[in-house]
Amino acid sequence: MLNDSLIKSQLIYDGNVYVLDSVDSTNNYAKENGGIFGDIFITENQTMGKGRLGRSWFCDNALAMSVCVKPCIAPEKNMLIPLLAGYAVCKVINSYADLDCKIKWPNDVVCGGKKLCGILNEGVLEDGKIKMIVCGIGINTDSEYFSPDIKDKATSVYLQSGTKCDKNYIAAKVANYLYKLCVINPVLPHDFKDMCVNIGKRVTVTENKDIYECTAVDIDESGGLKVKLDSGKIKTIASGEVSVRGIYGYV
Ligand code: BT5
Repeated sequence: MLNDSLIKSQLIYDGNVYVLDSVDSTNNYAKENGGIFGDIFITENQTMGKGRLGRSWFCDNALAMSVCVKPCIAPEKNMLIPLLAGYAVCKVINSYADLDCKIKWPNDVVCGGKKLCGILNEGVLEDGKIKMIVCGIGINTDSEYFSPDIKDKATSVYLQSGTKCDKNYIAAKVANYLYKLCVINPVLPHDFKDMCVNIGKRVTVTENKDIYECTAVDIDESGGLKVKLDSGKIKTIASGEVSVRGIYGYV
């Protein structure tokens, strides 16, 4: 069971922790109520979780948390935040449950070819400037069942490892990692690319109405995905959908 003082006692920084019995979306709640860097809004019972582009996020026996991140990175590098959050989740879950989670650019954590965590970054504006970024992290910790539309592409820590999760510990560890990565040294860690499933793979990119295949070759310092087109030209993708062969059943 989530416990705010237990999470707070494990934080390496002075952040507030708000455990919510039930909430529509921790991101919505954090945008309304968050203030201080590192404030954490967290629940096991998120009823209308959001993904990107109006998609929904399913939460059952899982962790939904939103961490308030003060703009600590130049705005053009905001894309780094979901990547750093994904990296934090991989590091924590891999060591906790002895798994091999990887990051799938730009906002997923995958394990065994399926999605174990999704990340949604949202900015809160004041006078046209970003006042705060809410980094929403949904981790399928103990989930055993998923809705029919996602059951073939979703997985959980429990399904992959048989390990039941200490959600308080995992939440605190992820927030601590995010703090170190975003405040102390906001760059991609040296082993980031090794943990990114896109690199070196054939991918299908969907940008607006354009769909094309190419090879993912690198992540740039702003978090953009560098791809090599079949013409040999290198291009950087800043947003869009990127499918990777072998992940989520894509062959
Ligand atoms: C994401 O969007 O992956 C971002 C998910 C962010 C969720 C967190 S939970 C805490 C915070 N509060 C919120 O309201 N949101 C954040 P996207 O890349 O658009 O992926 C969404 C797609 O993933 C859906 O359309 C489904 O296909 C799939 N999906 C939904 N729930 C899932 C789950 N629990 N596990 C794996 N895949 C899921």
